[in-house]
Amino acid sequence: MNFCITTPIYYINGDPHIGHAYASIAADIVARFKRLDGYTVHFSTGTDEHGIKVARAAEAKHMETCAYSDMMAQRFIDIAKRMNIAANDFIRTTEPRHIKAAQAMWCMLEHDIYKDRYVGWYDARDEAFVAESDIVDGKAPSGGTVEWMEEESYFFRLSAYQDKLLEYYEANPDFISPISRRNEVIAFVKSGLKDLSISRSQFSWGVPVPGDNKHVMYVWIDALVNYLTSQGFPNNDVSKWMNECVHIVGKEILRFHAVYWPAFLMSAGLPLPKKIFAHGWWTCEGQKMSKSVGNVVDPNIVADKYGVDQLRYFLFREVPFGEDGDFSEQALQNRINYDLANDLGNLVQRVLAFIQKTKGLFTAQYCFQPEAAQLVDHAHDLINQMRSHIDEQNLFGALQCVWGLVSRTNKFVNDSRPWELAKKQDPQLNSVLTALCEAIRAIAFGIAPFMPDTAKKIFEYMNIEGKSFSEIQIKFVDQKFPVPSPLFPKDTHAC
Ligand code: ME8
Repeated sequence: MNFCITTPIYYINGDPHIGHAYASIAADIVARFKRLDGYTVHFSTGTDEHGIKVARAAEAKHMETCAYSDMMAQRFIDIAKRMNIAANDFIRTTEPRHIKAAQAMWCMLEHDIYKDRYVGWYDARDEAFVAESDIVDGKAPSGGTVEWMEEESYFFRLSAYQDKLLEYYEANPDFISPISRRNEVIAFVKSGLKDLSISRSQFSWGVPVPGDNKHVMYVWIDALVNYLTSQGFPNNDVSKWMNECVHIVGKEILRFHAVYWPAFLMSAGLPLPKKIFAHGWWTCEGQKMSKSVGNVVDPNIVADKYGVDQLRYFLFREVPFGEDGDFSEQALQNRINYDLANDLGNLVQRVLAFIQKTKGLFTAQYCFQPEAAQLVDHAHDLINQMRSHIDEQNLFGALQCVWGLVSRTNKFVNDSRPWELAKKQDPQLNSVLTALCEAIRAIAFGIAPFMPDTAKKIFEYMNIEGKSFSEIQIKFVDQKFPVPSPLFPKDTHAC
């Protein structure tokens, strides 16, 4: 079973921030879930290094563009590592393998390419051509400043794909998600597609157009091809991964992925991805994050103060994936104190420490009472419940499933009062503690894609490898646990 997932590749004209970390962590959570579920996963991320915006950023720093790219790409590599992103590939668009792939793609599109002149507006911040009718007070709808452009350019016959795209959306209702975004894309395509300028001739920081060195490719053609490069294009048959591929993208770049990208792939006769999922945007304390306001959230700083797993959890528990969210330290602290330290941390700590203390009292002889049996059934069903959410990229729903089991397990501890059973040397203790181990083991697997380091600690306490969901079904046999230490020590998240 194959599964493929991608993040956007990030522009390197600024430092990585919480939004970049967000998209990467989302893809990482899904990739980790799928690996634990027995899939062979290809997960790619990377940096988008060409285009006028990056060239200008290097100039502003008085650096060679290549040296600037190396320096900035490293920051994105570092943040991926810091956020525990277990990608199979980090792709830089300046690598020779990618330049070769982008040029091969261009050649496959040639039957739909013609030369003309682009005369119109361009938004360098978004690297997007903007229609006159969309400009308000000199700004593109996204807020970027537009500049006038007149130059010779190659065009892609996008207009020829309008009906084919609409037919494709109709026949593949899950191709664009969430549904509200799908409707926006369909409305946009129905309003009429114009041919797309796909080369620039006034600067040279890009992939040279095959056969015409005066032009470099429009940065979006170059960037989108990264998904194929990472799958070994043009040497490999990409259908193995493309047919199972989910592109995670921010809502602002959905049009490039859901309109231009499938049109390019159709033109080249290549398979389309399975799905494009557009997620929402984070603001900070109610304001759009921006360098000039000085409120850009640095994931390194948050991770230093609160922990990587804590941040990973917060981002997907605070706001349903797909919707916009607002980042605040107070909200993060609340999640850590209530959901993590109180609900999850205390549960694991008190149960495992108690088992440790009971030593010889707790044996593998048990006969489940109804409540214990129900808890175990719930635990064994957790991954099934989560799977349907993960397959819809509903990461929030998947976490709710885990916390449903956490609450039930906490209630079971309170109701069954194992400490009293131990005092009375009641044989029910075996049933209660065995059921609790089953529940905690399932919870550890449930949180593993979201909080891999925390799950690892629980796996270690319980002598579990933690490599596959199939391990959940191993019935508990009298185990000697090491003394657990708190999963979320209070002092690491003091304000
Ligand atoms: O658009 N909230 O790169 P980019 C949530 N290179 N997510 C955010 C965010 C925020 N405030 N800010 C950024 C590009 N993101 C192109 C992509 S793909 C072939 C080329 C995330 O550096 C979000 O996923 O502007 C967004 O789509 C991505 O970073 C874009 O990053």
